[in-house]
Amino acid sequence: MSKYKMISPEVKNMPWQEPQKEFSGAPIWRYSENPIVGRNPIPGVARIFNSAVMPYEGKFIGVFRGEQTNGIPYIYLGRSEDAIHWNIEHEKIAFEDENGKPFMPRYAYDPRLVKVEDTYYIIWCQDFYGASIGLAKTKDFKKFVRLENPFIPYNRNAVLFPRKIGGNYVMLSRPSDSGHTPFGDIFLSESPDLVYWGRHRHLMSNSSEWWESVKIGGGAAPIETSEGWLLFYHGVSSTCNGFVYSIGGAILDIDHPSVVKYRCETFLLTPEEWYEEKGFVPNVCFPCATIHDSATGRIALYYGAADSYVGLAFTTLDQIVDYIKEHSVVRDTDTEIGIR
Ligand code: BMA
Repeated sequence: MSKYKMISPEVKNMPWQEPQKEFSGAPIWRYSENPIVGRNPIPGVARIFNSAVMPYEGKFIGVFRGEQTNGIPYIYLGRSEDAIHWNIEHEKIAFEDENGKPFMPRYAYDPRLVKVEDTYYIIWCQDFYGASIGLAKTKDFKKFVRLENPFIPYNRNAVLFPRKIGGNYVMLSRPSDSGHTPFGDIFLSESPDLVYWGRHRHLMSNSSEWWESVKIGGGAAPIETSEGWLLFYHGVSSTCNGFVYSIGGAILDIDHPSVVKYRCETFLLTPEEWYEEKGFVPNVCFPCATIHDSATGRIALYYGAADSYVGLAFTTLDQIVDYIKEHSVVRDTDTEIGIR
């Protein structure tokens, strides 16, 4: 009997593997056959990483960041029977505007995929006279309609909540600059219609914990639970050899999600396997999606590894929520509503 509850559909066929050894830190364990997407996955694409997947029509669907052989990232659609082995389309997703005209971003990376009511949304980072957030919707994964850019530049790491809160769509994002930003907090914005965004709130800052001392950014779409919104996010630290990206966890108030109830002071996952430590950008674990089953409380976490691969890790709601609560340190900037 689960201690905590997920408020989301059952996904009976979600991928799963029991842990193979004792935990030395957080109760989250990697899939033994990682990485699940390797190098040169499709013609013209050198690496796939930082990608998002979800259940769809009894199987699974995903949006994948494909780094083309010319170095430009784009988004590719993929389908899977088991959410582990992926068939990724060779053509980029063809976005159109609301009048049906082609409307392709110049580049597109770090896509997230979220269903709100009966529509699927892709949220990503793209050029809008500088790095900014792109947004598109689809109902059938055939026609992809790009909406107006929600925010002005510079911004990254946006992800929608999977339902409206207080009648509005809610999006997390990380205002930044145009480069490898040495700062960054997570903010939250609301919209009644996905066109006009406001009621901006500060969610969380980087912290004095070394693993997230440079910047943080939203990761997977928050999971609705009896304890609040469970958020897997990324935290960045700086070393003499560059940035290190780890995965952190927090639980947000269900009705006022800019209020952080619990925030784990330790990372949940940090680069330690070869596919996380070695690659195009070494030492990166970058969470982008979960598949989770409310019947069992199982969670499969999908993350980009070393800007080269897709990794998969598992946990359960009870284990991860207990761990976050037991190791929670919240500061003023977490617990306040986030408006000044
Ligand atoms: C960030 C983003 C991510 C990337 C990370 C590490 O700024 O560009 O896509 O995974 O850097 O290179």
